[in-house]
Amino acid sequence: MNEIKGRVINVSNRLPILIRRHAGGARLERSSGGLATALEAGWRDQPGVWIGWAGTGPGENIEPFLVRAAHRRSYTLRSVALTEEETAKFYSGFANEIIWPLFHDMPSRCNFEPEYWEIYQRVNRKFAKVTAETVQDDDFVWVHDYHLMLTASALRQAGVRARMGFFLHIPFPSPDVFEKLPWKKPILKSLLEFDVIGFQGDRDRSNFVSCLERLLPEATVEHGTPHLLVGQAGRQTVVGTFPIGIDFEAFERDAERPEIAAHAAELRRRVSDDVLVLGVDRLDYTKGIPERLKSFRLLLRRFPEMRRHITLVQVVVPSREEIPNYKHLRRDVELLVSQINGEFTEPGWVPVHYIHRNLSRNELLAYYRAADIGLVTPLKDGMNLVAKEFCAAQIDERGVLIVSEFAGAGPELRSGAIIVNPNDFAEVAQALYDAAHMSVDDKRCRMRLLRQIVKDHNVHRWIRSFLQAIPCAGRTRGGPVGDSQESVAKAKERPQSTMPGLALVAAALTPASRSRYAMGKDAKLRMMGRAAGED
Ligand code: ADQ
Repeated sequence: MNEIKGRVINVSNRLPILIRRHAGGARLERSSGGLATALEAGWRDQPGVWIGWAGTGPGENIEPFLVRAAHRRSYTLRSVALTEEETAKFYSGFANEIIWPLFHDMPSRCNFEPEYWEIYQRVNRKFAKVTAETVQDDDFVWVHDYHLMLTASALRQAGVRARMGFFLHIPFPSPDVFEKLPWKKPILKSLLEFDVIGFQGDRDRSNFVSCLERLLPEATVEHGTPHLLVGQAGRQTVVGTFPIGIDFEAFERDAERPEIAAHAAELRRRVSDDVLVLGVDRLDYTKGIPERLKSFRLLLRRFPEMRRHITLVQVVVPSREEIPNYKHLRRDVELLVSQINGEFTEPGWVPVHYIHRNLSRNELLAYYRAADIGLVTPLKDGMNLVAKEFCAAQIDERGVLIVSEFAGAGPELRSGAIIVNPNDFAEVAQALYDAAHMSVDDKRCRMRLLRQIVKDHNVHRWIRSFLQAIPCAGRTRGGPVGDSQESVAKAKERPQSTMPGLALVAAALTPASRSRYAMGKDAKLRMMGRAAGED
C-alpha cells in the first residue's frame, strides 16, 4: 500500500479475533463472517492498525490477548470495549434489528426503537475516540460497514485531519425503503464526511445517489469516470463501486492439498456419489435458506427420477442467536429439513444433510471440492463470498454455480453461473435439474470462466482499487460547493496522488465492464472448443 504515506487504520465493529470468557478463564477465537474473512485475507501482510470490538467489556484486561493475536499478524490490534447495554442496543439493536433488515429490503422486520439510535450515536463516538487517539495526519482511516456510519462526523468534530474512507459490505436500499429510517438525514450527512465511499455494486451506488437526490437536494453529484464526485457542505466525496473478492490463490492452493482431496472423496463416498448440492451460509433470514429448502423439495416432487440421485448438504453457522428473528429462523429451517427428510428419505438415502456449526477451513474446503452444485440463493446480499470461495476451490472445474440475481455476486458472475430469482421456487428447482444434467464440457467451460473472474477480482485488487480512489478525494472545507462543474475542476487541480499516475491506475482497475465477461455465443463456443480440445 505504498500510495498511503502513513498507515492504514482499519476500523470495524469486530476485530478479527474474539475473546470468549468461560468458567475456567478466556480463550482467543477467530471472528466468523464475510467481513472478517475478507479483511483478514487481504490485510495479512500489510502493516497498520485494526480497531474493533473483541467481544469484551470495560475494565477487562485484554492487552495480553491482543499482543498475542498481533504476534502472527503484520498489524496491531486496538479494542473498543462495549458494555452489555451497548452490545444489546447498538449491535443487536440498531445495527441488526434496524439497519440490517432495512438495507436488505425487509422493513417489516425492523424494530425502530428510539433508544437504539441514542446508543448507536454513543458507540460510534466511542469508536471515533479510540480512532482519534490512534491516527496521525498522514494515515488513512478505513471504516467498514453499517455499524459505524456516524464515525466520520465524530472524527471530524474531534479535529482528525487524516483522509477517511467507508466501505459498505451490505446492500444500500432504494429511496422508498431508505426513507423509512427516522434518522436518515444525519446518517447521509455523516457518510458525506468521508473522502471516499465504496459500495459492492452499481445498484447500491445508484440507490445511494437517488437517496441523496431525494433527501439532500443541496448535494451536487458529478457523474465522472470511473467514480462519482459528491459535493456537500463545502467538501467533496468520491463515491465508487468496489466489488469485494477473496484470496483466490490461497483457496486454490489449499483446495489442492492431498488431505483435502482425500477428505472430499470421503465425503462423496459417505454422502452421495451422485449429485451433491451444497449450501453454506450464516444462519440469517437474508440468505434465503427456507426458500432454498422449498425449492429443493419442489425438485424432488416434480422430478421423481431425481430422488436417490441428488443430495443437499446445507451448512449453517450459528449467527446473532440473541435476536428473536434469528431464533425463529432456526426453528423454521429445522422444521423444513425434517419435513423434507420425512417425506422422501429411503433406506440408504437422506435427501437433506443439515450441519449447524462453524466448520474449520479444511472441512469447508473439502465440502466445496466435493460438491457438484454450489447453491447460493440469498434473498439479498451485498456480495456473498461463498459463491466465490466455491469457484476458487473447484480446481477440477466440474462444479456448477447457481446464484441469486439479488446477491452482488449475481451480476459479477452471471456469464458463467446459472442466475435465479430465489423467490421463484420453480425456477430454482429447474436450475438444479439443469445443472445436474449439464454436459461435462459446458460445466468446465463455465467454471473456467468463473474462476478467471474470481481470480482477477480478488481481495487484493479490491483493497488496491479502494485505496487508489483516495487521491481523487480531498477535503475542501470552508465554503459551499458552488456550481458542480467548478467543484470538479477544483478537484482535478488538487494534488491527486503521492504516486504519479495513480488516478490512471485507479481508472484501469475499476470493476471491469460486465460486457468483458458476458459470455457471448461466439466466446462460449470458442471456450467450449478449447475445453473440448484440451480433453
Ligand atoms: P456475510 O453476510 O457474513 O458478509 P458472506 O459473504 O457469505 O456473508 O461470507 C460468509 C463467510 O463465512 C464466508 O467466508 C464463509 O466461508 C464463512 N462461513 C459460512 N458458513 C460457514 C460455516 N458453517 N463454517 C465456517 N465458515 C462459514 C457480509 C455481507 C456479504 C459480503 C461480505 C464481505 O453480508 O454480502 O460478501 O460481508 O463484504
